[in-house]
Amino acid sequence: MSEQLTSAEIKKQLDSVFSDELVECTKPLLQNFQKLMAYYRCAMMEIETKFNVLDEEFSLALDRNPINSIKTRLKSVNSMREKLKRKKLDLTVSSVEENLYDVAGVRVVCSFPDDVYMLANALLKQDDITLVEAKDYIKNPKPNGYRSLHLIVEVPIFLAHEKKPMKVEIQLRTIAMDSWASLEHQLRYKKDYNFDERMANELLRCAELSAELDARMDALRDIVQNEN
Ligand code: 0O2
Repeated sequence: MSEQLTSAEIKKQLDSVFSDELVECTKPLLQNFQKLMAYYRCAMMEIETKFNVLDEEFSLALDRNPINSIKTRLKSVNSMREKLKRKKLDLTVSSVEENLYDVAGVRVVCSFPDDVYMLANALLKQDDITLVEAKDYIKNPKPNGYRSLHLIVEVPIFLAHEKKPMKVEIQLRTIAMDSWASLEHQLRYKKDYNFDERMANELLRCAELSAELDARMDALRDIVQNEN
């Protein structure tokens, strides 16, 4: 979730997926696509700013920053195409906007598990944010051990002549959850590598250890906070 796609990079990706002739005769389509991606970038900026504001405010009350880092990313053209194909949906610009809820992604890495819910609740209370979908993989981890809170929200972007609601996928997780997910992603995610049972169990064990680390650090934070 680190790269920020510019219009030039999007064009480069499209050029590599489709032939020059096709890109030439589909220029209006390309322009529509670039416009949509620009809107998604604006929506990510809105969400990132909202979290930065919350971090600033909570840091005054808590005397520490609940947010460790924020990363934004636009889904790659290839990933969008693969997802639409997998779901047997139209490969069109309007289909991307209607059917893909994770084109714009914001990942918020928090210090402690409680911070995840505190920030999520504070964001969802804002009157310009609409919750579209929530998946709590912290309370209900995936069978492989993956933990994170996923929210799909709609946020308005204010353009020169219109206000446009845009969908953004937000992943909130702790540092421990993020380390596990990043390492697991490197080892397996999206690769055709199938772990055997022993290795899958080992990954799950690592996820359980990271959950234990979170719980212990949360307990320490409680003690420190209550003593102040
Ligand atoms: P990217 O952008 O490269 O990260 P749905 O969108 O509901 O049709 P999907 O896409 O499976 O179904 O949604 P889900 O389960 O909410 O997961 C979406 C994203 O969560 C993934 O994005 C990952 O970033 C992350 N994720 C989910 N499961 C795992 C996991 O087991 N391990 C790791 N490391 N990350 C996970 P993408 O689609 O992979 O794309």
